[in-house]
Amino acid sequence: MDRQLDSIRNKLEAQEALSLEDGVALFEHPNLLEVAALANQVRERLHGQRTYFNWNLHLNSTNICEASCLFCSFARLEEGMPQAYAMTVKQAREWIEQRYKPGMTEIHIVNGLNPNLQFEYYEELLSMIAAEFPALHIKAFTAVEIHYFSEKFGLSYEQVLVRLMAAGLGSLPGGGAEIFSERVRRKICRDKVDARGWLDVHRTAHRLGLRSNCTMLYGTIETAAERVDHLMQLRSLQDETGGFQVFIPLAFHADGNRMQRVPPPTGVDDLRLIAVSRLMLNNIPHIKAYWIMLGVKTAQTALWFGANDLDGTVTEEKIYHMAGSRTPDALSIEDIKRLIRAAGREPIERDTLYREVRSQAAVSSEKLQQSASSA
Ligand code: V47
Repeated sequence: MDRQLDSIRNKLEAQEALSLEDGVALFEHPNLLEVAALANQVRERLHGQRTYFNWNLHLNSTNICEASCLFCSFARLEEGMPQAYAMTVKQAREWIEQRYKPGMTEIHIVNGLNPNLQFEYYEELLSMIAAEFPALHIKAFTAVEIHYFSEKFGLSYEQVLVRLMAAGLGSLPGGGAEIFSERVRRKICRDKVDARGWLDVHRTAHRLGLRSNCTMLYGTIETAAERVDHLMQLRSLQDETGGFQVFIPLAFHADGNRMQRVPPPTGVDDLRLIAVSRLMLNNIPHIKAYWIMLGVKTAQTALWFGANDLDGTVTEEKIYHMAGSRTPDALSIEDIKRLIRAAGREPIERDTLYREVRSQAAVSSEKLQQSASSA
């Protein structure tokens, strides 16, 4: 084991990509802190103490969904089922208006695959947001949704993306990747786009100049080798396009879905996933510890296991809360900064594209200082 860790250490020093065997060895290594120390070195080489977060809002404008993923607690299959909903564009505008605050920089939109909505609905939703809330970057629709639009409306991935970009789409979120292994997909999400389709949507998006995020759902029935293979497929698309910004490991949550018997990942699994992702994905700049999904305390601890991003304030979250997450609905900017500082790291507010955002308060106090010194 230790010889393997030495060889991994040498590869990391030479900034070489790790192999499938290396990844499996990292998952199986008995000493989590040794793995964490390696991941932390990479994190600090890339980002020093810098730790990113953003001020965002999550919208799920419909939970009606044709797919029947076993792990999902959010989707309601048909209109009329208890709690099934689809907001009109007007209702979505009112929903955002009630939550929007000046200074927010992003809206994240993920929906069910709703058979009753036309393509124009999605275009109008984005155009409305772009017109009414121009300060918000629109990160919307997973590759699974883009693939669904393409099949349902007879458009290529490129045609779907070009029309959504014209309506205001700014980037793609990373959801829906689940785990690329065909064996696992057949069991947990059989009617969803396959790995090749998911990757192809992101490849097309990157070619059109969009940035995107990527994810992996872990803790269901996958093996360590299947996890590493997933990470390597993401790494190889990144070698080709360079369009991924951040990787977000997503821990399986078991409440309210058909996989309740599967024991969810433990704290050690969560931290190891962050560390191994940082080590395998040498070409993806950021690793996100999504506090909603990990829990605030684990996410904060993950900042020493390879993560350098906590996601955002979020404001209102449904997918994980319906699956049993006990995290708060939102954190304030001050809460997030406090967590990062208490971890001994430096908080940096970013926009969706990882550009630093200088808060209005900081800008006004700089202006005051400048005018005082020139007086
Ligand atoms: O696609 C659904 C996963 C994803 C469960 O891009 C579940 O910045 C665990 O992708 N247990 C949606 N996972 C969330 C997502 C996301 C979140 C935050 C930031 C970004 C980003 C993306 O959540 C789904 C699916 O993979 N999911 N149900 C569950 N029970």
